[in-house]
Amino acid sequence: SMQCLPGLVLALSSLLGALALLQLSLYLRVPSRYGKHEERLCRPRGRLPARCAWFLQELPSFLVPALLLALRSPPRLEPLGCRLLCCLFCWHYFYRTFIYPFFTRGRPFPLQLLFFGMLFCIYNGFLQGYYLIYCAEYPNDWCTDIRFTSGLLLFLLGMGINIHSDLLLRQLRKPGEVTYKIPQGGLFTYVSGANYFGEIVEWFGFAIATWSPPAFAFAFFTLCCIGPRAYHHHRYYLKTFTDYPKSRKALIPFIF
Ligand code: NDX
Repeated sequence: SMQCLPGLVLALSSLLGALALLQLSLYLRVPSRYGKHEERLCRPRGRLPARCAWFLQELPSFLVPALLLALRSPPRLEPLGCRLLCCLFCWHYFYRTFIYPFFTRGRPFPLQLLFFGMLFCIYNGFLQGYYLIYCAEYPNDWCTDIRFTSGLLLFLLGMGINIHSDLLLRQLRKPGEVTYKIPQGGLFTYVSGANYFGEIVEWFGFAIATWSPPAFAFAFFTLCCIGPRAYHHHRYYLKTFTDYPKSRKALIPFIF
C-alpha cells in the first residue's frame, strides 16, 4: 500500500514552484489565450463549450484527493487537521467542478488549454491530497493553532469573495450572450480582478492553515497564473471602455 515519500513531495512541490515562475514569465507580457484574450480568428473546431470544458478540467482536482481520502486503508483518523484540510480542498473543487460550470455563460474554451489544465489539476490534486493523507503530521491541537484558525478564516473569506464575484460576472450576460461589460458591485468596485483576488486570498489562507511546501507552492502558482491575468483584464477594460472607473485597480484594492 502507499506510504509517505518525503522526497517525492519536495520534488513535486519544487516543480510546481518552477512551473509558477515559468507561467509568470510567459503571461506577464501576453495573457493566456482564453476568454476575452483569445485571438479573434481561432478555429471554432478547437474548442469545447465552457460548461463541459470547466467540468472536465477541474474534475481531477476534486476526484483525486477525494479518492485518496476515501481509499486509504487503514483510514486516517488522526489528527483531525489532515482530514479537515483535505475536505476544504475538495470542497473548493466540488464548487468549481459541479456548480460553477453549470451556471457559466463563458465562451467556448480552447481544447489545447483544456488538456494542459486537466494535466495540471491531476498533478496538483494528487500532490495536495497525497501530502495531507499520507505525509502531514500535526500536533493534536492544530485546530486551535493561530496558523490553522487565521488560515481557515482567510480561506473562507477568499472563497466567499471568489464565489460572489463569479456570480456578479455571470449576471452581466443573458443566456447565450457573449459580449463584455463593465463589472459592477462587490469587490469589483475596487478591482478589475475581484474573482482572482478572492481565489488568491483563498489559497494563501489554505497554505497558512496547512503550513506545508505543497500548499505554499500551489498558492504561489495561483498568484503567478491569475495575477497576470487580472492585470491583462484591467488593461483590456481601460482600452475598451472610455468610461471605465478611474480609481479601480487591477488586483489588490487601493494598491495595485
Ligand atoms: N483553471 C486554474 N501553463 C485554469 C485554466 C487555464 O482553475 O499551459 C489554472 C484553473 C489553465 C490553468 C488553470 C493552469 C495553467 C494553464 C492554463 C492554460 C495555460 C496554462 C494550463 C488550470 C499553461 C503552463 C505553461 C505552466 C503549462 O466568455 P468568457 O469566458 O470570457 O466569460 C467569462 C465571464 N466574464 C465576463 N462576462 C461579461 N463581461 C465581462 N466583463 C466579463 N469578464 C469575464 O466571467 C467567464 O465565463 C467568467 C470568468 O471569467 P474570468 O476571465 O474572469 O475568469 P477565468 O480565468 O475564466 O477563471 C474562472 C474561475 C475564477 O474564479 C478563477 O479564480 C478560477 O476559475 N481560476 C482560474 C484559473 C486557475 C485558477 C483559478 C487557479 O490557479 N487557482
